Amino acid sequence: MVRLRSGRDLFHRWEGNPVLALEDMPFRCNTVFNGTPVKIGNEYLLLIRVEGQQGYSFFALARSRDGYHFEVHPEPVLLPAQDRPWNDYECGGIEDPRATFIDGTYYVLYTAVSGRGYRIALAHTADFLSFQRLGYISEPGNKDGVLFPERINGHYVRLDRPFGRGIGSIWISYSKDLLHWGNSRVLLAPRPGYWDEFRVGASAPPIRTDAGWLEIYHGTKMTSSGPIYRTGTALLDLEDPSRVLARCDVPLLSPRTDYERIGDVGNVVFACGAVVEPDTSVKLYYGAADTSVCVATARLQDIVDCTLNGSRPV
Ligand code: BMA
Repeated sequence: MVRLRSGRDLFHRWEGNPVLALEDMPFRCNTVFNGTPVKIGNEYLLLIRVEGQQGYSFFALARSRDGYHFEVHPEPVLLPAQDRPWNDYECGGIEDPRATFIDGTYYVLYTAVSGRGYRIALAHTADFLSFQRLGYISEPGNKDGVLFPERINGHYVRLDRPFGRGIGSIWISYSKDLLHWGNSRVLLAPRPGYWDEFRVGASAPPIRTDAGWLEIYHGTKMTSSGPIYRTGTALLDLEDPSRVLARCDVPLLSPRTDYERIGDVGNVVFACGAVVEPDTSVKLYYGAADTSVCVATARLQDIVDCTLNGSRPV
């Protein structure tokens, strides 16, 4: 069993962090942060959120051979839509992509921002250079959408974060066609008195493990100087993912370094995906302080053990 030493995180930060920062960008922008990874063959692709100097966000693509050293494509790969009907819902930018490979297709959920609120958008792509929008799959007031990587009992399954009465909980929903969703119910709520007492939202698309679907999520605690964003985990039943089997009491990654504490929004680690390597090590990609992209690693079994029984700090 993994024992967390007080003040230590289970995830180990790469010594070369940040992976990407403003000086790595080939075009002028304000910041680069929350990114979603996929590994295709031996190449790592990272679809990253860039905030332009105008103030709204769009997406760029970074490529790597080792998962640590990335080079950014010279042009943005997805801008807020210009054409109807999409432009009505993206005029405030597009944020926080999450990529999932399902049945041979890469799908990307992202947050569409406009004066009407936040909506979850669905697109697909073959190469992460061009994207086809398929639809908005939520009404306003919803974000942090992630898709499970396979259909369960014939249904696509997603997690998201509808914003009822100012309380941000993770919900689960089901669909036959990825466009029409229903049977929604709350899955993980903020826990009073805990590090995730203020809000929670899905971070990474769920990862299949023998112990259940591993969901790496973000949780916040409100303080007198604003929220602190940390990373936690839960395990969901493989056959019925609306059943929570376990939830770690403690975060596995918390803002501690200068690059996580200082930036446009300080005290933020915000993951949008992870890569599980053949040796079962996990590379977690996360935005730090809304100002850079970082990577941290852990063994999948240690994450699962922590979620199941490593929840008491020692
Ligand atoms: C969340 C999202 C993230 C952001 C985080 C911290 O609500 O908007 O994109 O990284 O806040 O600012």
